[in-house]
Amino acid sequence: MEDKKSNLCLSCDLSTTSEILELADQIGPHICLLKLHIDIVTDFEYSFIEKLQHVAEKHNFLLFEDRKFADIGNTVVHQYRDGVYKIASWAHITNAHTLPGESIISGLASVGKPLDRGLLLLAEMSSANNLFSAEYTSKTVDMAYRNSDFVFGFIAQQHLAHPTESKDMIVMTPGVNMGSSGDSMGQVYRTPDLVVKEMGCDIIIVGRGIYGNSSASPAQRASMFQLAGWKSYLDRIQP
Ligand code: S5P
Repeated sequence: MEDKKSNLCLSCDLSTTSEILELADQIGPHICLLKLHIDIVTDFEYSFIEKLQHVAEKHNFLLFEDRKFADIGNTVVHQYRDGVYKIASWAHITNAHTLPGESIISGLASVGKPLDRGLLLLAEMSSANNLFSAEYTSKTVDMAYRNSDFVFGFIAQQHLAHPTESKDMIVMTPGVNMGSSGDSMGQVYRTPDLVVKEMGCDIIIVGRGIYGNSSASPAQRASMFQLAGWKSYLDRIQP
């Protein structure tokens, strides 16, 4: 983030490997992180991962698989390590729901920690009328701090502090756009300024705001989000 002056994560929800590689290369200079849903890729082959890693190294960004694990410990071990995608072998970061209880974290940690991976917990979501309650969020924060050798932050809509721990965790925030308040399927958008400066989030996760319909190119849009996100971040930490 510091090297690139960017707190922008691209949510690259495209369905072919060529589209993903092309967009990643175009907007690579503007992002610190690229988030994928690898299971929506229609022509996946493991060689794609090597190509993506090459682009990530060229532009100095990390890879985040938005897998939202939500099963018992033993099952998530296999989902994270095995199968077609072998997520743990390439995704620096992944995320999990805490609904199944803390054993989901120990299951994922048994695979991810030896590989130096990190986990985000879903503490809140951007979608309208979701079922996340204040109690669920605060229990998720507790779980994160109890497992801070592997969990380093949250997917959330605001800064989340622990009542007694002074160390901070990172907050990555989806549902960010400029000039749109949502989509027809429940997504709710807020601006970079609102989420970073007012709500205390650290990283903005932007998908269709960058590659959706617009007269500007994805690189121009990404540059706009990079500048807006970073300015809001500096405004907050150095008022
Ligand atoms: O609360 C959430 C959590 C996530 S990870 N709301 C979200 O929208 N997401 C993800 O962020 C979602 O799965 C999608 O990949 C991305 C938002 O995409 P956009 O096109 O609406 O910016």
